[in-house]
Amino acid sequence: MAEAEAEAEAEADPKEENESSYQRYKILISSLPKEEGWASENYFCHYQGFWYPDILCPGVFAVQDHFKARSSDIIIATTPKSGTTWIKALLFAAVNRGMYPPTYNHHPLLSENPQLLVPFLELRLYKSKIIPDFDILPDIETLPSPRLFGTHIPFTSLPQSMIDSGSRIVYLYRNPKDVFVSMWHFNNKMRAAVSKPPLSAMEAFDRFCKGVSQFGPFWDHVLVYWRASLERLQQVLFIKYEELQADPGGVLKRVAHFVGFPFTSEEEKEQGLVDKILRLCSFENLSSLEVNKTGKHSSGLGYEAFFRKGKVGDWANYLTSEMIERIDQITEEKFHGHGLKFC
Ligand code: PAP
Repeated sequence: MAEAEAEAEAEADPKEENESSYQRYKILISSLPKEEGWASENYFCHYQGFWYPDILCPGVFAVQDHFKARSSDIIIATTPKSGTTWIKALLFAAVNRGMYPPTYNHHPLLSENPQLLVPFLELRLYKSKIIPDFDILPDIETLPSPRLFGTHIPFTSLPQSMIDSGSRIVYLYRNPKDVFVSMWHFNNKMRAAVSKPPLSAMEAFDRFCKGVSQFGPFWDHVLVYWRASLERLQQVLFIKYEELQADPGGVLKRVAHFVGFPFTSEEEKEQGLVDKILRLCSFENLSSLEVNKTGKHSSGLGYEAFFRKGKVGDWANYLTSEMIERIDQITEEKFHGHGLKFC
């Protein structure tokens, strides 16, 4: 960079920069294809092959433009409603077990929701940089390593520095039928909070199947991470919600090892740390905590909305045989030949 340019950059007023980025992002958003949204957003925008709620677009663009990854960063990536809250809690507890043993009376997970402890890059962090006075948040450049972040951004749209730095990415996947049911319930809670009438299951299902859902199409999101996990074994770990339910200890150990915090045999067998972390992060425990019963998410929605049932196979209580046939067929068509196995 030329000296004069570097000087000008050093002197740039961050408020002005934010404002000019925001104006640029607004123009970009207005140029994107749109579809009706599911909840409090005005609409979804089609960007780089995926559907984003318009209100999250500036955050996504800002992450792409500004995020500087460190090799020690740990990124938790998911499609919405795949068990994000759970994996965030587990990784936070595992990575910080030295500072906060899982039985510590003042463990952060006892007084904060996991979504806040492991913030979404595009939702909580970068959004604040471009919407003045949105929130007062830590400067992420000064956060100590390892930094833990969440994202719903598809692998193909992640900032290049995240790929180049070698940050570890843990991707949690869940079967599409349970994702749909969870998403439908969650969005209707969001709609109620802004006095919108509920979306019928059929209407929501049709949109989900057409790929028009938050960060959808769901199947494409899973596929880009699946391919990345095959091509970048050291960088992307692909795990399933259903596996986590069936063998939580085994999956937790695998994830902890992958992100560079393996459990020693003493920690596991003598101190029982794996079991203690699982208990701390269990649906029953987290959902019974005061913070998660009465606390509120940045969107204004109560944290209780993130703890519905936490079960595998609840779709059987909601989907008709026609719906099952349609979604299974899409899954088969989309995943056929990719070696992805489902429960
Ligand atoms: P997000 O992707 O929108 O950030 P996410 O945590 O994936 O949120 O959505 C909540 C889902 O995870 C809920 O699924 P359900 O609607 O099928 O019940 C919620 O119950 C589930 N969940 C949250 N915490 C846990 C947990 N500790 N164990 C198991 N499932 C959990």
